[in-house]
Amino acid sequence: MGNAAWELYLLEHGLTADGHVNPDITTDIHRNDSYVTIFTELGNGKFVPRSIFVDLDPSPIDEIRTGTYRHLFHPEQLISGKEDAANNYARGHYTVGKTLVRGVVDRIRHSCSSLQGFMIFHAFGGGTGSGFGALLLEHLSSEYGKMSKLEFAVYPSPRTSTAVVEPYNAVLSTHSTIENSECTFLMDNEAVYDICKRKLDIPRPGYNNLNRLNARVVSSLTTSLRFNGDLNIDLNEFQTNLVPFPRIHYPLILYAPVISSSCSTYKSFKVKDLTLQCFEPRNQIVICNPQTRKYIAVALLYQGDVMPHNCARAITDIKAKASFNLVKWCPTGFKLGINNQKPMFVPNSKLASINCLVTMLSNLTAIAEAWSRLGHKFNLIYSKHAFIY
Ligand SMILES: Nc1nc2c(ncn2[C@@H]2O[C@H](COP(=O)(O)OP(=O)(O)OP(=O)(O)O)[C@@H](O)[C@H]2O)c(=O)[nH]1
Ligand SMILES: [Mg+2]
Repeated sequence: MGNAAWELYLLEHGLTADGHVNPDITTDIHRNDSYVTIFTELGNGKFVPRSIFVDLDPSPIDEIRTGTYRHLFHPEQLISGKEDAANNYARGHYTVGKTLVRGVVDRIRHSCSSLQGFMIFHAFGGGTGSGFGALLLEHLSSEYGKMSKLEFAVYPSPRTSTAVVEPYNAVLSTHSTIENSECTFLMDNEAVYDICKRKLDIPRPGYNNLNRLNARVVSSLTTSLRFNGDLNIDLNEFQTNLVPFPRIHYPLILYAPVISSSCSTYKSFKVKDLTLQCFEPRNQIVICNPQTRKYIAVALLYQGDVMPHNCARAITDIKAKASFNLVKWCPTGFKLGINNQKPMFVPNSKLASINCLVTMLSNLTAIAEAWSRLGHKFNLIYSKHAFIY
């Protein structure tokens, strides 16, 4: 997922795989100064991502050390242990993970300047992502207090993984992170898999496909942090607008349009149509049914070639719909973000290149269904005391 995200970021900021200005791309990284949120500029014309990769298992990090982006990262940004957590939350949190966490926290402290917050990417299903992820969040909370921590968590799906204990890990991880993360975006592998299959005509989507789509979604969420704009929303605003109570912090992501490169020329990209697509359950990144539920708060982030008055009109139309149920007690309601930076797409990938898109974040009561599903699976295996030591 990290590789897919940096692949896209480099393209958007006009950089090569080793972090130098790419003469073939017309984007000028210095055109605005917001790139410093994710890149540190070294004196020799090189840009280094402000990110750290950690795994208890050395092999995924070795893949980066020897892969396309091996010259992009400083070796100290890539941290790995000697053995993985073997799908076991306890190993990730207490035993194997404990040996690595201090080094990681030190590294984070050395890397931070002008700190606005953290984005943490991990999967709930494995032992490292769940156990070590929770441990790291605990440390960040105690060192940095209530500094914004946005979590992007891969929600387990039986279709893309084989470990039966994933519900254990996911539930344990959520319990210990609920107090330590200010806002968590779930990325349901099942939902992303379905979107890839249905909309991109990929018969059996692989992690590569899921990751590219996830990267596209994350990129559009972070555009306002990385590029200047008139109606930009920053990291803290996400949280202020979407999270009325600290623990109710699981906004649902919807992204539109997802269009396969083979049929992009036949589609319309009117702001109104894009906005309507945000209310179709099939475009959700987590499977749940919003129809019978209520919206607590909504943020619509438009990117590319859009006019503010069209966005405002689309929102008015949505509010007028009888099926749209916004709770009465939340004062923030709708938040609008617009950034005119043209969206970029990885060449020769299945996603078509288009000139505008929208990402909707909605704090929606229906997200509870995702937790009930996990809870149900947890109970099924726990009732048999399976894999309990
Ligand atoms: N979207 C996406 N999901 C992934 C990817 N790799 C693994 N997963 C999912 O993540 C979960 C497994 O987590 P991993 O990250 O592989 O495990 P880990 O955190 O390294 O934990 P251990 O290997 O047990 O130490 C499963 O639900 C997988 O389906 C990926 O590249 N993309
Ligand atoms: Mg692993």
